[in-house]
Amino acid sequence: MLSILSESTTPFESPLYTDALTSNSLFYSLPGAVNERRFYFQAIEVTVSIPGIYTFQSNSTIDTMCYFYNSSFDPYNLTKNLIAKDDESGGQLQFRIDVPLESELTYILVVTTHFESITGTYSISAVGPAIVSLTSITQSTTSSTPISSLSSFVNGDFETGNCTGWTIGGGSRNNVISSQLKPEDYLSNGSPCNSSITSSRSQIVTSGNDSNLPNEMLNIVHSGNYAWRVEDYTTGGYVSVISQQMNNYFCRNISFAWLAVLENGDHTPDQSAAVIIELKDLTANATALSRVYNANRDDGGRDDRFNNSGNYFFTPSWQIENLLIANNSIGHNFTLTVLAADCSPTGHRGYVYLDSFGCVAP
Ligand SMILES: [Ca+2]
Ligand SMILES: [Ca+2]
Ligand SMILES: [Ca+2]
Ligand SMILES: [Ca+2]
Repeated sequence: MLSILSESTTPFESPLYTDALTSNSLFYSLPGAVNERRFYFQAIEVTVSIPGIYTFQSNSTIDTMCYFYNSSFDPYNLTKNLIAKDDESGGQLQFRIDVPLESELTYILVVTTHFESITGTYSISAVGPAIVSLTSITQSTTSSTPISSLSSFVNGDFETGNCTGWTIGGGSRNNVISSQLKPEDYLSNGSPCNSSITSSRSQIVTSGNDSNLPNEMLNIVHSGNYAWRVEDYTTGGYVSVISQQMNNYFCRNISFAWLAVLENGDHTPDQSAAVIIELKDLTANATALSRVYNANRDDGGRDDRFNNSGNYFFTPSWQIENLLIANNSIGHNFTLTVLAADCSPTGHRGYVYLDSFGCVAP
């Protein structure tokens, strides 16, 4: 007997999505414009449980426009991943689009305006074979939670009590000089990355003092009950790394907190215990923040964030990083990576605590 696939004859009407474009909304500018012309927008994540043709229509007193994207949206490259766009098909200056959607994929509906500098409320109706999930990934008037990214921070505060959401790595330093320490080398499979070092040297830490500098440093948890320690308290010539990537980042800020310990082994900079903290804008292939330190015997390996006690250089208090994301980096992919390494002759230690990675300054 033939099985017959038929689409539901009664389309579902999803609950109206209601929101507003305000002067605090993100905006894009037209390239080449002499004066900055602000077109406010909101990016809304769209997912469906049943594939099929879906219809989206706006209702507003302002002249709305819609850009509809597959998987990601770059406000500085409006045509990339664009599936559909519309201005007036819904009548009365309202957009209306019909788009075929798959159930396993993520789409982004961008609401903006035909003319610059326009703000106002709007609603979107969605009709199709099933209910549509519409979630704003940019600042929304209907949600008090700061929403930041398609792949939002996962366990950025380590409050799951483990490193869920993060990628960790580690290996032997094995005569690698400080200037050639590359975090990515220790995150990929294969030499020098070593899974037993990855799993044993770094760990979650709970509230308390540093074991080498119990009186000199603040609590090794910045907030909540947990933080992560990259590399261990002991010597041995090891390197450990932790990293997290966020795709399509739409928040104005990225923040995190770190605390470092580097033991002076009376070595050259290239042999000394080292720390690398990097925030990269992968989309622009640019480094948004870079802090590179080592425990060499002379000045120059650290900055004034560090104090000195006996053989140790250390940050006495949590270092708060709070980066403002430039408007032309909104929507990009970012990676935070932290590396800590013992000295290459193996007799001196280096480690870093990390906590409070998020879109709000801790
Ligand atoms: Ca319109
Ligand atoms: Ca129009
Ligand atoms: Ca925490
Ligand atoms: Ca170590």
